[in-house]
Amino acid sequence: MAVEVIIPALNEAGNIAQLVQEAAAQPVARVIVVDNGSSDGTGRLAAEAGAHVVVEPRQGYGYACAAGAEAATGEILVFLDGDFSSLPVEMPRLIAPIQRGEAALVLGSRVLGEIMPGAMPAHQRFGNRLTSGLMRRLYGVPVTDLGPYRAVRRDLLLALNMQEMTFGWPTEMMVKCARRGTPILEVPVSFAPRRSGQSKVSGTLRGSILAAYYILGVTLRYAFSNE
Ligand SMILES: Nc1nc2c(ncn2[C@@H]2O[C@H](COP(=O)(O)OP(=O)(O)O)[C@@H](O)[C@H]2O)c(=O)[nH]1
Ligand SMILES: [Mg+2]
Repeated sequence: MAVEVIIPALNEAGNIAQLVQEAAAQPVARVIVVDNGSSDGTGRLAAEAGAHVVVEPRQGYGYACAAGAEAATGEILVFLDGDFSSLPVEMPRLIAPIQRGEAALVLGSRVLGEIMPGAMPAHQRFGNRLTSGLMRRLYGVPVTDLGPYRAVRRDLLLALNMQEMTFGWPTEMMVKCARRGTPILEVPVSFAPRRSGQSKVSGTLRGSILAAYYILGVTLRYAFSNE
């Protein structure tokens, strides 16, 4: 099965070239970088490093991921952030269970793996623990984390009919799979501090509040509605 990597990126000029090169060194057909309105040359640097660059001017993590998925043609899509917090070298852990036919959605869990010093602020650890606990209780899925590193079959992703186009996108994917009875598999992954540049979500008050609002909102909404 062909694997494609999708990297949503907003102003990741200091990271993107090496990240693209390391991702391309994995057994993947193509690396797609979704430039989400960067003003620092992220798109150009990604293209020079060999990525297929998609431009998505509507800002939002979900918009970026959805644009990448739309451009993709491979059977397996791997998502990771543009800040080098997830390691391309660990990609086979996420891909292998799908290739073996054991799962259609594989989530990298930083709780089962290693969170390096300085990689995750305390409020984000708390939020992840709270939300994954809620998901276990409300949906009965064995998740321990809501991380940025995941692999999904493209046919499954299309069937999910994703609606959340900002911070709620990964959560929507998880709860919709849970509701369909699609097994979710977690594998341990490492989590490093962003290598360069500025955090836009957990490192800012606005990003943290918005992320918490959307992540909790989506987790609760799909548990108590027939949407
Ligand atoms: N917040 C945000 N992140 C985006 C957007 N588009 C792409 N991204 C990427 O989403 C990833 C996560 O953002 P990051 O700043 O690392 O958040 P943090 O890990 O909570 O510090 C990075 O790869 C960003 O470049 C967007 O519109 N908003
Ligand atoms: Mg990050």
